Amino acid sequence: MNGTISNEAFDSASGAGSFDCTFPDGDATSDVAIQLEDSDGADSNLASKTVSIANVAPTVTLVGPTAANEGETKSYSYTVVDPGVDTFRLLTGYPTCGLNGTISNEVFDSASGAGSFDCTFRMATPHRMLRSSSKTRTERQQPGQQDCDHRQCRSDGNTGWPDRRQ
Ligand SMILES: [Ca+2]
Ligand SMILES: [Ca+2]
Repeated sequence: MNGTISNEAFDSASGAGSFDCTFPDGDATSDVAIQLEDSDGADSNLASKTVSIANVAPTVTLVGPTAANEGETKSYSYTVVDPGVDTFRLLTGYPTCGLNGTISNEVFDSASGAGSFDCTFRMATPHRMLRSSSKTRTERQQPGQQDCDHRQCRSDGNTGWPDRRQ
């Protein structure tokens, strides 16, 4: 039911044969079966195998520039390869332009999984500006701490932390 047959071969003298099955989409199961009759009209047993068809995770490829000047807008696009008959949805928070980018012009096709978006990049907030205002420092503390990886924390957020802890 969930498979398509091809390359059928059958030898009427011996009753032996072979065939290929293509399974277009998982997760699903499909019953592969054979039954035949002899020349006197007696039916054989039904021989069958239940096939478990596994879903395959999609692979997404992102295309776009890896360098930008501050204030510049760059365009990105992505395509999806998936062997199944699946549709797609974006995971929460994606696509993203990262900590120092702002996203715009988002396009997404749930049927193909393909899409595109623009990123406008800004310069990271300078060190001295963060130190000059405790209010600014507090506001930046919450989102910055959770999202940045180790390298970004050092260059971007290593500002008033020692002062605050002491
Ligand atoms: Ca699937
Ligand atoms: Ca799939």
